[in-house]
Amino acid sequence: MKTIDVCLTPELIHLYSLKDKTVVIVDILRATSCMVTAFAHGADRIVPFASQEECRLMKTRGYITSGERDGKKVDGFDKGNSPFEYMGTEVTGKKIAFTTTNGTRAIEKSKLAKEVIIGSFLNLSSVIKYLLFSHNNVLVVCAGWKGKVNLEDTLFAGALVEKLKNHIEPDCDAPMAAQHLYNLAKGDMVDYLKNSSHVKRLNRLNIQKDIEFCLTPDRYTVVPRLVNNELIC
Ligand code: 3SL
Repeated sequence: MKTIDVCLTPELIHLYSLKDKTVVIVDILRATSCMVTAFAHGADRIVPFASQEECRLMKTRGYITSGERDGKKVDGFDKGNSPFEYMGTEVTGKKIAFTTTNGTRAIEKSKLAKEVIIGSFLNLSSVIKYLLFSHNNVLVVCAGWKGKVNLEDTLFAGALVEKLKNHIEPDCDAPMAAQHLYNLAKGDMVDYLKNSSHVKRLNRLNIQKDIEFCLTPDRYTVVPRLVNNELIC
């Protein structure tokens, strides 16, 4: 049977072998939810950057510059990190350069994997189908917050473990812990997460609607993949 493991924060990624794995990057609030939304609305490609400076330079090459630091749009960039900014004709056919506090760093750190895909609750069932058809073992890399573990990414990892349990077995204890948490939370994830650190942080920015949107399963069917350092669909 194939296996699934969960890296609860990018700080732990050195403990995992990447070269034979399909890595699922997850940053539910909100980077990977934005990326999935952009592709569902016809974005051409997204180039992820860990650094703001490199991302900013892409403007001269015709890219939309997008991203946040500490939840707020980077000064001078075209877009921030709300999924509602990545809908409709604003992104259709567009090339986007993206940098975020944690999500694009997690992608950067996973580049040596056999394959990297983007997961969120918004494309949950499509990610599950993708992993079922792939021959590779799976590693879910949670973006967390500045090196620390967060609940929302762990819940998504747990949802994958739970829904794949008859086909892919947990490789260690982290996937089992994530699965237990998901089963506790799945009845009402918005309520379960109400005291979590990033939900409190985002609430201070007054973006409750982003949280509810990002926790909605299966709005979209796209599965973005990293090919030559660009996300495409
Ligand atoms: O850290 C990230 O990648 C972001 O998704 C964080 S925030 O939700 O925009 O604050």
